[in-house]
Amino acid sequence: MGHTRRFVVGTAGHIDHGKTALVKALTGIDTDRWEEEKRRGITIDLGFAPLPLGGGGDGSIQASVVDVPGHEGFVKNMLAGATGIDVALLVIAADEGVMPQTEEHLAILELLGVRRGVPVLSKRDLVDDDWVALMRTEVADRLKTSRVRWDPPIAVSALTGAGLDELRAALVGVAGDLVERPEQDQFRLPIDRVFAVAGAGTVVTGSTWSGTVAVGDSVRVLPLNREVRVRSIEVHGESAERAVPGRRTALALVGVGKEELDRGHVAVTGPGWSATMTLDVALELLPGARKPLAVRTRIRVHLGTGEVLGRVAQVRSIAPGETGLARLLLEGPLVARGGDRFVVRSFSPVTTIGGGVVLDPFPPKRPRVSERGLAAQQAPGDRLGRLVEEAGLNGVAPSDLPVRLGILPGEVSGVIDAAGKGVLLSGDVLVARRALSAEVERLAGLVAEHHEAHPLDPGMSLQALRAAVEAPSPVVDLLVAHGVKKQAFEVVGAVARRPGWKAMLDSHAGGSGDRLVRRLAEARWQIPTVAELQQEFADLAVPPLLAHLAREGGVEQVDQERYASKPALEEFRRALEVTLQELGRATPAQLRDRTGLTRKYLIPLLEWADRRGITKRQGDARVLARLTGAADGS
Ligand SMILES: Nc1nc2c(ncn2[C@@H]2O[C@H](COP(=O)(O)OP(=O)(O)OP(=O)(O)O)[C@@H](O)[C@H]2O)c(=O)[nH]1
Ligand SMILES: [Mg+2]
Repeated sequence: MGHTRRFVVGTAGHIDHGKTALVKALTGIDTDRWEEEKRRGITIDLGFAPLPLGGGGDGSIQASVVDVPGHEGFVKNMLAGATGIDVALLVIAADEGVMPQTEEHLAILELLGVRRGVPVLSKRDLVDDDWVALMRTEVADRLKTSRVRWDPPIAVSALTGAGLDELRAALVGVAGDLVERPEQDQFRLPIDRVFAVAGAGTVVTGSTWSGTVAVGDSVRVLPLNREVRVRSIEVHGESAERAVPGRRTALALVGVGKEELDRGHVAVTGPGWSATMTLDVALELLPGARKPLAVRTRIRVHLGTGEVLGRVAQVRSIAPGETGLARLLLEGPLVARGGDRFVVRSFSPVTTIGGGVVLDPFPPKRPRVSERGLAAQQAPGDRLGRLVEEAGLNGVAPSDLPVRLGILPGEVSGVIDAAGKGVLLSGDVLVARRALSAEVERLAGLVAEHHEAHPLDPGMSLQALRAAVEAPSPVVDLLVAHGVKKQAFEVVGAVARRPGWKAMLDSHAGGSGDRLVRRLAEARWQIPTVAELQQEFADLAVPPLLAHLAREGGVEQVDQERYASKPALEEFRRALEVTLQELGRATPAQLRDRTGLTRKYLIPLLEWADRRGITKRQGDARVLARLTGAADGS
């Protein structure tokens, strides 16, 4: 099956060792296009060219080359180019051999995790065969222990063209062996150049790291965090329908100005992306670093095409040559994904001192990085287990996992499975079983407290129970379901209650309500106080029982201390109305005579009648509040 292989080749090596001349010999393009570069005869910024390699056996090969500067003052530009490459060409002048930036660039390639490379002995024409043989051995020796898998060195001359075919053949060989950047992934283009083109608007370029995007699609630019439309796409100057990984890409964007974007910004698609100011990382200090890395050390962090200043925090001092966990506090935003590689340079003097891998681009404030159980070599399922545990009831959204864990969208469900039984999926949230159980226990406690305080209630309102939880509503759903399943409580209609719990009236207190109602009916207008009733009915919880009966309508509260039978109150009201219609006004003494009640019983009833709007006071007498006899008092 014909299969197109796409990859980005990047140069690396000391200043003046012939990188740009080699790119020109391979591609025909002089990538040193700036006036200053021409005048000084050095590369300052990145150069780009398509690299024709011909067919690759069973399919075609599309390679791009990024040319970087070797000058020690422009390593930051080199980093922005090296970050997106698949294959390195380490260019070493045959007449000079390994030099300081050869070493620094090599370290950077290793820190960035570049997998494959071809060492190139340039300026072959300047040295004799014996010397070349010597250099081959020396370079091969130096690279033997490298983390990059290097081909044997190839001697070339940009001047005579010697060795170029051999180099092309080597690249074709490497191409067949590369781990391809996935298309079935979220699109990500770290931007290395921004410019305006008349008619096209704002154009950004970079090496597409992952995923694809088509003309007419939207991408989100970060840290600006704006959704913009892709008006057109170019790959090495030729218009294309889609941007694909492993290729130099130019996107013309609608809806964003040139001055709003910069190198280091990123164009992405899909969920989970966000600029971050904090990274939890595994950090490696190069053996050549001068000082250990300690808390508060100020550093420059290079990730993607971005560079920001930051400080190391939460670190147990990392000695040169060692690796440790650290939290990086950044002074500006970076766009990072789990598993991303980065390079660290010292603040001053500016040298490459180390690098590492992002373990979590969005670490929580607590716990500290050393207590999070994160590690560079960690199965995504295990890491997910940790993140979910930390998130508590807030949970973790599965759609955020590709970015946070650095996995493919298609791998998400497998990773969730791998996280094991400690992680539960509810709607769109992953929650730790442990957090759920603890919360269910707390809720069962709330239900129990409610029963205690309101023994006559059928239970706690489900709405109130749900409101007691601080979590997204799918998690609350899960909690309620979990609580019911674990029989921590049961849900009946709109009420949650202890399983099997019965409101006092319906169960052991059966008939106690009736006893009170009967007692109050017999008392009629000679209303006993709640305290008196409680003494009388020592076996009952009289106050809640009366409150319950009042809700049911059998009794009515007269004042703070009294409840009366409802029919008795109705009778009293009618008697009062009849009397006052007849007399017009009546003093308590007159009413005492009419009703046969002592002051002790009469006064609370009269005050009740005033409050109910049946009567009102006039001096020391009462009159009907409404003069029509039709007042019904309700
Ligand atoms: N004789 C000879 N000279 C070469 C060869 N390749 C490059 N040069 C010369 O070496 C000098 C530097 O070459 P460049 O290609 O600019 O070097 P570079 O590595 O790109 O330099 P920087 O980008 O500044 O790091 C130039 O004067 C080239 O003409 C070669 O194969 N043979
Ligand atoms: Mg150059």
